Amino acid sequence: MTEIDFLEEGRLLFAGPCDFFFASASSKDLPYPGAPEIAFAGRSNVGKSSLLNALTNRKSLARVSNTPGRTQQLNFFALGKNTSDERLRLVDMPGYGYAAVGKEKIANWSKLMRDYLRGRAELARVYVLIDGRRGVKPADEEMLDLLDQSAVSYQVILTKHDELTAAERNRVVEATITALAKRPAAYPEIIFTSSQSGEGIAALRESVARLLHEIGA
Ligand SMILES: Nc1nc2c(ncn2[C@@H]2O[C@H](COP(=O)(O)OP(=O)(O)OP(=O)(O)O)[C@@H](O)[C@H]2O)c(=O)[nH]1
Ligand SMILES: [Mg+2]
Repeated sequence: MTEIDFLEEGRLLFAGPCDFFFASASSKDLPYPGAPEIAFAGRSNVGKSSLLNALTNRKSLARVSNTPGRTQQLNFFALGKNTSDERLRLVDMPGYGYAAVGKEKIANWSKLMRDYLRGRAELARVYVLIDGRRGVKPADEEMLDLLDQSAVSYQVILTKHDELTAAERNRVVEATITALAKRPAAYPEIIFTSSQSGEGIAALRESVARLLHEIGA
C-alpha cells in the first residue's frame, strides 16, 4: 500500500476556495448539515480568527480584532467550490473567559457552544487554542471539562509561537502536556502555531487531512 502524504494532502485541502457562509447566534439556527466540521475554540484574543486566516491563506476571511470578545457567533466557513464540492467546514467559535461582556451574553454563548458541541454529529474535532504566553488557565480547564463531558474529539493548539523564547516554548509545552495528562479524551499531540510567522500551520493542515482520512471523509 502506498503511504499517503498527509502534509501535501493538507496543503491541497486548504489551497482551494474558502468562503464564509453562515453565522449562528442560536443553536436553533445552525446551517444544514453537510461536510465534516472542525471547530476552533479558545479564550478571547487567543488568536482563533487569525489562525483561520493563516490556515486558509487569507488576510481577512475571519475577522481579527484587538477588542476581545469580537466573535460572538458560530461562524461557518466552507472549503470547496460549491456545496456539492464541499470537503470541510471550519467553525470559528466565540471566545470565552472575557468577563466584561456581561453575564447575559456569556450565558447565551455558553448555551450555544454547549448545544453545538453536544448535538452536532458532523463535528469531527474541536481544536482548543491555548495562548502560548499564558498556558492553560482556569477558563481553558472549564472548556476542556465541557469537551470531556460532550464526548467530542479534541486537540490542543498553542498559539503565538512568535512571541516566545525557546525556553518559554519548552516550558509551556511541558506544562500543557502535564495539564492534559489527566484527560484521556484529549488528542495527545500538541501543535504550536504562529499566525504571524507561519510556524505550525502546515502541521495543522496535515493534522486535519489525517483526521478526514481517519473518519473516511
Ligand atoms: N504575535 C502574534 N499575535 C497574534 C497571533 N495570532 C493572533 N494574534 C493577535 O492577537 C489578537 C487577537 O486575535 P484574534 O484572531 O482576533 O483572536 P480571537 O481568538 O479570534 O478573539 P475573539 O474573536 O475575541 O475570541 C490580535 O491582535 C491578533 O493580531 C500570533 O500568532 N502571533
Ligand atoms: Mg475571533
